[in-house]
Amino acid sequence: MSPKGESGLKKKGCCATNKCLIFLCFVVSLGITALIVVALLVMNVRGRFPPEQKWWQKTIVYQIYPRSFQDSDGDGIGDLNGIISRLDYFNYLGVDAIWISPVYESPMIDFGYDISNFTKVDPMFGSMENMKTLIKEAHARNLRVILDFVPNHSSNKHPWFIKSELREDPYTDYYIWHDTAPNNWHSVFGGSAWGWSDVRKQYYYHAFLPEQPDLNYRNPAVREEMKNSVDFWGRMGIDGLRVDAIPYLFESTNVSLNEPPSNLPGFTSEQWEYYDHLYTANLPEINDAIQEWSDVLRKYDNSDDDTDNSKFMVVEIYAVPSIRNAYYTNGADMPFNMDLVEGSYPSCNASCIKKLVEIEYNTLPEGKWPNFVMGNHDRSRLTSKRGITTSGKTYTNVLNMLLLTLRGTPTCYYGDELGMEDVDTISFEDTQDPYGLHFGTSAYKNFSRDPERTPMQWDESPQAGFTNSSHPWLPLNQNHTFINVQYEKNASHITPLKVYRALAKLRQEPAFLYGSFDFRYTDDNVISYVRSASGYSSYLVVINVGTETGTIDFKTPYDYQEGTVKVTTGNFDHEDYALDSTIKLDKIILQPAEGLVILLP
Ligand SMILES: *[C@@H]1O[C@H](CO)[C@@H](O)[C@H](O)[C@H]1NC(C)=O
Ligand SMILES: *[C@@H]1O[C@H](CO)[C@@H](O)[C@H](O)[C@H]1NC(C)=O
Ligand SMILES: *[C@@H]1O[C@H](CO)[C@@H](O)[C@H](O)[C@H]1NC(C)=O
Ligand SMILES: *[C@@H]1O[C@H](CO)[C@@H](O)[C@H](O)[C@H]1NC(C)=O
Ligand SMILES: *[C@@H]1O[C@H](CO)[C@@H](O)[C@H](O)[C@H]1NC(C)=O
Ligand SMILES: *[C@@H]1O[C@H](CO)[C@@H](O)[C@H](O)[C@H]1NC(C)=O
Ligand SMILES: *[C@@H]1O[C@H](CO)[C@@H](O)[C@H](O)[C@H]1NC(C)=O
Ligand SMILES: CC(=O)N[C@H]1CO[C@H](CO)[C@@H](O)[C@@H]1O
Repeated sequence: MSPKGESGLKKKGCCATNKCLIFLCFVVSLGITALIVVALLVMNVRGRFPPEQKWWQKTIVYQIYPRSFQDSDGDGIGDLNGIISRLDYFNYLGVDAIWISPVYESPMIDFGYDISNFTKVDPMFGSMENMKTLIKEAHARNLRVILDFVPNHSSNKHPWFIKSELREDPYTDYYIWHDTAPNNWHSVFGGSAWGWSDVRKQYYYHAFLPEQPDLNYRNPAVREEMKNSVDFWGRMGIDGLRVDAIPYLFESTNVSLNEPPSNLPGFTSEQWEYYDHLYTANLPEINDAIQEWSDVLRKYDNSDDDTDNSKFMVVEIYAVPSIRNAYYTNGADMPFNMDLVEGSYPSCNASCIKKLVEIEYNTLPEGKWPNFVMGNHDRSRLTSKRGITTSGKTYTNVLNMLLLTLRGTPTCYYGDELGMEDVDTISFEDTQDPYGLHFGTSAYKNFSRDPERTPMQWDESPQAGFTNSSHPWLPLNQNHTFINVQYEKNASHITPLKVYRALAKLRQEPAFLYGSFDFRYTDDNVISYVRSASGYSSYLVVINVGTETGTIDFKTPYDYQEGTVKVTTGNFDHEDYALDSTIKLDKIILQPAEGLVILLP
């Protein structure tokens, strides 16, 4: 049925029959023309209104921990071909960018964060050919590929370090060497940051493990080497870089400066947290290095067709806004905002979460884009962090609802879309994470990051579809039988995966992409806010992240009468707020872990 054709016919008939109707017809035609003009104007205004957004402002960034995502060769460890075989999943999920944790050649002392060649794929993960295929196949699915860049150190097995130990030029000063351990600087993993080289008979600085000597960024040759690595990956066609552990790139050149105590409670002088890192973190020189990498990467921005091919750079940092926001000025598109990583623990109630969100919006430098991260390979999974309600519900759906409806780019950790949980039953003998092992049998559990790194749960089969080996590198959660992609996709009830997908789809609407963000009623249990973009649908988000029933009263100062439920956490014990039902908005009552996204009239 074509309304345009119909009105055209009517017009013709009317004008032909009666002369005295001609004038009327003329008026009607004029009216229609005017309407069309107005419509075109409105469309044009709308067309220009959306701020021009880069692809990385519009997508969810999905973090893949490659050891754990998909094994293709049966060795119990994930690999690039495994990831390639799962690329369709991201189209299904509604995710347009994947960030892959390091897959470079590495002795795997810290699972790839100890790199022995910055431009080579570790055989454990596959080959450079596999990487090329991955990038090509991802692009064929409109999926962007972001790689990890780990400049804070190399492996001690890197040829540079081996030659540096032998004082072979030009590598002699590629690392930071001293005759003595000159000060109290500590490693992030605990203990002195100064390691002894028996070969060179000198101490070298390592911010992390002894097997991870820090590169000397005051040596121009090192700067050049790292720029070349960025250039290499730019040429390979990657879409962005996530720069690891950025604060630790530089240390003071005055090694007689001892770091003062931080006075943080609960730490011994053997621990990194015991010190205030005045001389080993966030030194201003970092900015120049980031700018250099950014300049190299952006040589590969090419917008010779209609697609946005701009490169993306995000830097990893855990810090208060005054420190992290400084990283917006040096060529990075954004520093990760990790506030909600901590904010997803129960110690942060709804008012606290509100405060963290406001901080991000209120401290953001002019013209910059906000972002939120809730989980990653270094922290407990979001489903495990917040625990369960007294009636046994998890907070997975409300937390994902929050993350995916905020203004800004969300970064999600693999499996959090399913409600995967930490596996905290891993014995000391089975523990893989060096950080955990470092603390011995009595305390390893407090530090091991294995629980949140277990294999992706694809289906209910014994190894969850992750591997054909009977020995995956870390054990699976027993409850993968009902927390898995296949089950959650197929179930007749609402599952975390379905909620996530619905939210990912909704995020593509202007209200969520770039619309305004306004907090409404909030207390210690419930949060509510409205997202709206002029000329488009507005939405109200209401969630209960607390432990008590929350009543959201919108009568004052907010007076929408009713709205339609567009996404629900699906865990209500009544039907009043069922999907697509129209509900009254004067008062919404939510039990803990319940949440809704409501379309406003
Ligand atoms: C596991 O083995 C089956 C049968 O040999 C094969 O079809 C499948 O592709 C393998 N899957 C993985 C993940 O290795
Ligand atoms: C890294 O690996 C590539 C490919 O095998 C090789 O060409 C290059 O020389 C290696 N780099 C270093 C510093 O050893
Ligand atoms: C290095 O720090 C020490 C201790 O504060 C100070 O005495 C010395 O003057 C500093 N050296 C330089 C070159 O700044
Ligand atoms: C909730 O968090 C806020 C802000 O952090 C705090 O002031 C308040 O005391 C907390 N409420 C409860 C009940 O713990
Ligand atoms: C480990 O965690 C437990 C429980 O949270 C705590 O009681 C204990 O003191 C911690 N041990 C260390 C060595 O931090
Ligand atoms: C999943 O299994 C863990 C034990 O590994 C258990 O603590 C947890 O309650 C289970 N989750 C659900 C939703 O049943
Ligand atoms: C999908 O769900 C239906 C019923 O809800 C069940 O009969 C069927 O076996 C399920 N299929 C898979 C592949 O899980
Ligand atoms: C912040 C941080 O620790 N980032 C990474 C830097 O490198 C270490 C050691 O390899 C990694 O474990 C960290 O994840």
